[in-house]
Amino acid sequence: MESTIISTNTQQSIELENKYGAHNYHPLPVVLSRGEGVYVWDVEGKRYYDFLSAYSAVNQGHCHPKIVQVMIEQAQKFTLSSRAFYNEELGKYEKYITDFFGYDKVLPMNTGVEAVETAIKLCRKWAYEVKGISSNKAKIIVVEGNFHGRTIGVISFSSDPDSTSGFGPYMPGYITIPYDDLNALAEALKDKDVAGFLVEPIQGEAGVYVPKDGYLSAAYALCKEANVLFIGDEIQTGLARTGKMLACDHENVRPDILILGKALSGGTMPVSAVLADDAIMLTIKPGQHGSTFGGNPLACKVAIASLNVLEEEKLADNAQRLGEILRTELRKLNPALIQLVRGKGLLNAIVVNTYNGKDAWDFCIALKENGLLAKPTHGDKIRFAPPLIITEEQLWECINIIKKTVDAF
Ligand code: IF1
Repeated sequence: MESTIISTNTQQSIELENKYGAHNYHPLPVVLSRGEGVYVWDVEGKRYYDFLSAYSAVNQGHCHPKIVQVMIEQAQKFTLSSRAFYNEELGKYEKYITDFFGYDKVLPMNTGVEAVETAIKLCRKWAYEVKGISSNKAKIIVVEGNFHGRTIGVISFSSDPDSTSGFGPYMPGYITIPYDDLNALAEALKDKDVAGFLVEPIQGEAGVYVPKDGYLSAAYALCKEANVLFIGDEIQTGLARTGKMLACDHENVRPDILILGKALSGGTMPVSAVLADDAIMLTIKPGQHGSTFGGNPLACKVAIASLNVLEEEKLADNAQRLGEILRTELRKLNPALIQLVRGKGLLNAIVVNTYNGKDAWDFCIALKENGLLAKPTHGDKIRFAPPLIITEEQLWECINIIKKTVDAF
């Protein structure tokens, strides 16, 4: 960070955040003020390729004109009814999204972690009312290295000490098994109190960890056999990012409970959703769950527009095709620096070695200087996940920036 020349504009914004904001993040020293498509601009007017896409929330590209237009129109008309009353847009959205993904019903929430909490509550309700597990005994199987958000309920089954340390006591009711391990799953499913299996089809936070082919479909089959709900957290992997509308589509798996967030609004506002069929969804009755903002008319219109853009612009196909090119080219880079490349579609990560005393953070700073923004995680991993509207020509420009940066390192 220290090697960069930081101008006053940038410096002032950083100082304000440092002085008045909680220190729960460690951002790259760049202050962004504008976004359009695959690009973002900093306060100095410098343009960058965005290779993070706000953690896959802006799959449709920054400020997609169709999404923003719908948003403006609805914002001028009606933004919030609360669920104390019906609103004109909610039913239309519920029909649209359930048709889109093929489920009986949807439960609308706002942030990703709220949708995960909702899925867990649904699973437990189903466990007691349908499966017949004794009161307060239901367990949910989760995997090591999971990331599902930041609430107390959800960090209770995290295996990352940064997420959990100092935040106890934790919620009981979870069994943790290794990821990508079908034997461990089969073993854990022998417990008759198990109600659900919660999994990311590709682990995001863990560093874009792609399981072996066949893992999801076999895991789903094991769950079916044990009458256990397969709960797919597609908040990050969903919505065209991995080359299919859902990452589970790669193995023709239809989660019993599907969790969506992030790109459901194209990055314009927090919109999340939980989808399930009646046997599960109708176990929650009036007054038993909800949210002030969930299902608001603004979110409903924005979500329809966001899904529509994914389909209309064939973004899954683009992610599939350009992802292949990106990984092929990244694998040609100096292996002394780029240790490993993995991913699916346009959800990718590289693992970098410390080189000449410089690490992944320094590499990201160098990429930034060359006009491409990416963020290191867990010390040595860097996520490469541009907006899915990126063209092949733009992708080659990005590949050249990465090549140039590797060569200079
Ligand atoms: C942050 C990672 C991404 C998620 C999955 C639920 C949520 C997320 C699979 C919660 C959120 C984020 C949040 C973001 C960093 C981040 C992330 F690096 F941690 F893994 F995307 F890559 N399920 N993921 O990935 O959704 O409540 O945040 O809307 O800054 O914490 P949320």
